[in-house]
Amino acid sequence: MTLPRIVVLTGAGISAESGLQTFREPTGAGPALWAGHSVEDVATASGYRRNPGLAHDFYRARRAEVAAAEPNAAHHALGLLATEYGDKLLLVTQNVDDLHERGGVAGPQLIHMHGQLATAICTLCREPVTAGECGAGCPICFAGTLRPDVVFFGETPKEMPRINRALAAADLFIAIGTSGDVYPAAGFVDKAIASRARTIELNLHASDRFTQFRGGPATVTVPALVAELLS
Ligand code: BJW
Repeated sequence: MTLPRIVVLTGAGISAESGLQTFREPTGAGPALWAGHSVEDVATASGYRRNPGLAHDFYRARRAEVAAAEPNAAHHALGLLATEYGDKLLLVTQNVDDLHERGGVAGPQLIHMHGQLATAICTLCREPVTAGECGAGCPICFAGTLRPDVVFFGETPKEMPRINRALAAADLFIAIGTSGDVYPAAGFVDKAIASRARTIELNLHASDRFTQFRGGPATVTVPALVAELLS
């Protein structure tokens, strides 16, 4: 049997049941992530330049929350799917946590398009540095400063050419726990439809932009869909 080529896009909703807050709506995990923080201050390139210390504190606190969180049934189900599908599966996450890695998806099957908390990046040479302390000098070029390795508004998301190639070749596109408010990720469903892929949205609320919607918490809907794909 030939396996379909699958692109999965995940957003903050997949990690909500691991206790991590989403960005735009309060969940059982607590108030929305930016409550109390101005988006312009912590998530835009100009805001970062204006007040890097605020962003460093914000991302240091997020790193501590992620370290205390565990992958949930949805992350583990995608780990199983990745094992079975090999290079037929590309998982693109907008999340900066490492719960997909800890759920069993890593290496070339996983793209963190909005960066990750685990690394810092040099403002000058752009080299990622593991566990670098944000605000410190770059240990590679000795000229730049380390900043959070995340993609702020107005910056280019990571690995877009590879994501676009995968979308153009996809037979199935699945979006899990993302509001569809932030581009270019919000436009992936249209690219997949243009490539004649089947599109499935897993979320608490339907956006009506996909050919199929499955409502409910990710820890229920994702294992069920993965079981279907593996049967
Ligand atoms: C559950 C659940 C459960 C809850 N089970 N589900 C005007 C028009 C169009 C575009 C633009 C425009 N003006 C500017 C732009 C571009 C801009 C943009 O999109 N702005 C919008 C605000 C309009 N985009 C950019 O600037 C991007 N760069 C760019 O476009 O460069 C140009 C370029 C494009 C292509 C190629 C080359 C160049 C950069 C965007 C960077 C976003 N960065 C952030 C912060 C990252 C660091 C961090 O994490 O702190 O990324 S913002 C934030 O939003 C974060 C997220 O990854 C992203 C998406 O949020 P997500 O994941 O969808 O979370 P929520 O909270 O919105 O939704 C959660 C969902 O889960 C909800 O639907 C719930 O229902 C659901 N849910 N519990 C299942 N248990």
